[in-house]
Amino acid sequence: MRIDVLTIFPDYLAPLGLSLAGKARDKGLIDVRVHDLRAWTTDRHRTVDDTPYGGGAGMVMKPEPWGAAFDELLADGDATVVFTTPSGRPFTQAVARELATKERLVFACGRYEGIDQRVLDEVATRAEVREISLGDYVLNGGEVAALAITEAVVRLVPGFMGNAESLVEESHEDGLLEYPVFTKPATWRDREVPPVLLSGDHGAIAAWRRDQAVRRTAERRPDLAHASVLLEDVEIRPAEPADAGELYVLQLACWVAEQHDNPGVRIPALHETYDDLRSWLARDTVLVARSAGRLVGAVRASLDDEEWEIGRLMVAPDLAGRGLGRTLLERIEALAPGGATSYTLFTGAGSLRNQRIYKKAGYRLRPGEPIPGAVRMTKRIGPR
Ligand code: 6GU
Repeated sequence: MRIDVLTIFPDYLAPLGLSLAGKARDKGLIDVRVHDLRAWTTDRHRTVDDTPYGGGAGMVMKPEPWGAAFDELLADGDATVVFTTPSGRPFTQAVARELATKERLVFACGRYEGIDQRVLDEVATRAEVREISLGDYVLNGGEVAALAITEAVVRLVPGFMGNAESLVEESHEDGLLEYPVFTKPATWRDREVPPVLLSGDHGAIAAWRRDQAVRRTAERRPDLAHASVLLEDVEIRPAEPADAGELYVLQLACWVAEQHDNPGVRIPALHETYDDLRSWLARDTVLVARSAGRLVGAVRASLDDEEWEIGRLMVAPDLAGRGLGRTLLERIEALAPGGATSYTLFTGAGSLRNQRIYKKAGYRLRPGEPIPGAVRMTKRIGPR
């Protein structure tokens, strides 16, 4: 892969000669060339910017030096041109994977308020153009972004990494954040490595790691779709006060069926007022699921002593049986605070389908009838 970088600060790109990209260069996998944009200026002051038409703050990068630079760099054949800009599309692992398949990348690092738009429009007539941002914050220029993108891309170029598996297991490759890792010694400053990792039980280790990854993802990045979401296009996120109305309607729809399976039982979900719902919505941890904008599921939980008490697990009746309830359960379990030692939930004594689902998810019936007509089921929270 050949990589060209156009910048007014070529020294900024010096790290490309080091570490990861440097290794790929030594192996002959990539050929990196950094160019000073001012080499394509023609005036005595080597000017690259000017005031914006229409007024406003800051300076805009002039089109002429860019045009001349692209004339030269794009003459060698097909290339993908990456303009690094905070107004670009977000850079993700998926974008890195795609860029890693290209023969030739040209990075154009903008400074000031940006590059004259005609440069991008004109380059797009003779090359594939991508406008890419690192994230929702502003850097002084696109150089650091070009470095970051190059590092993420180069390590995906076939032949670069010795161990393909270590690529697959990383954060973001499977849509989940990575699980926590440990190495020797087994005890350090009175802190133990989680015992399961010393057990030699590969199945248990894999299950623990998966659970940790799901837990981290739910806590830190609720915006990332959980890989185990079986329904397509369902988005699960923390509930907001504005969800109350639809949630109230969905709850009634779901528990009417429960009433049918548990005749004579007083079901709280069918008797509470809209204000009751709004008060627990504000107090508890609540997740809602939406599909194409429609509220299709929800679940709530709150900590009672050491028990993470899960309730109001609901799925729109027309979408039952597709794994959404299971996913909501997994997601709310992952949000249990550190002090919790078990999960608890209640369901109707006559709701055999619910009980079967919870049993499959690892819950066991607890003896005694705490609420007439209901059963209590619990599951211990494993080491984490
Ligand atoms: Cl690519 N450029 C600049 N200047 N700021 C950024 C960025 C890029 N990505 C995030 N912030």
